[in-house]
Amino acid sequence: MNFPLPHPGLALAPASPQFINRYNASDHGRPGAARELADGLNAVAASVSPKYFYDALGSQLFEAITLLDEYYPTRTEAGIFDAAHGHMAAALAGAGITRPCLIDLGAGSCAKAMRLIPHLQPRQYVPVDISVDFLRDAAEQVQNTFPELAIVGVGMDFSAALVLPPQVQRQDRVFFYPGSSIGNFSPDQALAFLQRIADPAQGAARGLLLGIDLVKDKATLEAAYDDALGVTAAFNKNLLRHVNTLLGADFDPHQWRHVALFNEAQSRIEMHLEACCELTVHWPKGERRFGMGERIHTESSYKYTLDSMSALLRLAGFSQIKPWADPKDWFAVFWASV
Ligand code: AVJ
Repeated sequence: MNFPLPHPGLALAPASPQFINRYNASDHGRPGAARELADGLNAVAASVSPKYFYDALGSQLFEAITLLDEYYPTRTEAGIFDAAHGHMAAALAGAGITRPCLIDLGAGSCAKAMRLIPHLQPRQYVPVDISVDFLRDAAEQVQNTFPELAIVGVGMDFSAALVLPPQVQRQDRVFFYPGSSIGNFSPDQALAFLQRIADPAQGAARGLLLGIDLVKDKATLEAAYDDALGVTAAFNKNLLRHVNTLLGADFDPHQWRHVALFNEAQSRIEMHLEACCELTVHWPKGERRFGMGERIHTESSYKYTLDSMSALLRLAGFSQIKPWADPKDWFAVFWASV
């Protein structure tokens, strides 16, 4: 972009965050999204991608989840960052990275990066998220807190491809993928995603800071996804409202029940929406009948061990793999360099 200078030679104030939108709410409305949603609903085992949780309300509900007593990942991870940020900065320095370009995948409120920025001293901060308006506000907050920091906000769906706009510095890219968000991918998809981060033609990462949720007892895991206040239930059901908007469907959230369970064989939490009665959902080019008790699979959240994630990172082409965990081994943050 080329802005005419108000007066030639007059110094401009530090730029407010640049923002590049490669995604907007109407993308969801494009035939691609409608087809993806309809295909998922028509499948014998119905499903909707968890990326459709995150409309404006969904993003706020997720923020509320992170404050729940039962939802340990966010605060446990924050504790790991507080305890180990010195070691993390040293790991970057050991890989020859002093002023990283910090690329925050699924940045959301940017709260996690804000705690890390003073320690990692990035030359550029690049928050990336699918929830564009939420991200735009968050990037402004970051700029208010760090007026001198160069910020390039990017609205995009990085689950499909990871090609960043040219405004993003190529040198010393460190990807920040906290919160166990990688758990939404199956292990095969996670491997492919990690390979894209490392790929010189795509993410071109020098390093990666990755937060992952660890396997633990079933009761603790299931409570984290089925809290007493019902916030996670609201988060799950909000997806139906979002699908109504995107697809023009007529889901009635009253008719659906939140289900969360730990599938031990697959090492994943599954969230479903279960029909409370026999019902039919309609949308402009289709409909689907659901029997009572029939489910829509809305999310899988895979849980790893330190060994299984180390192996996956190595397979993806990373080396110098180092995890930090909390004292209970509930959560881990990995450093891995390319
Ligand atoms: C954002 C994918 C990391 O799996 O724990 C929280 C989403 N779903 N409660 C997770 C989520 C229900 C969260 N991730």
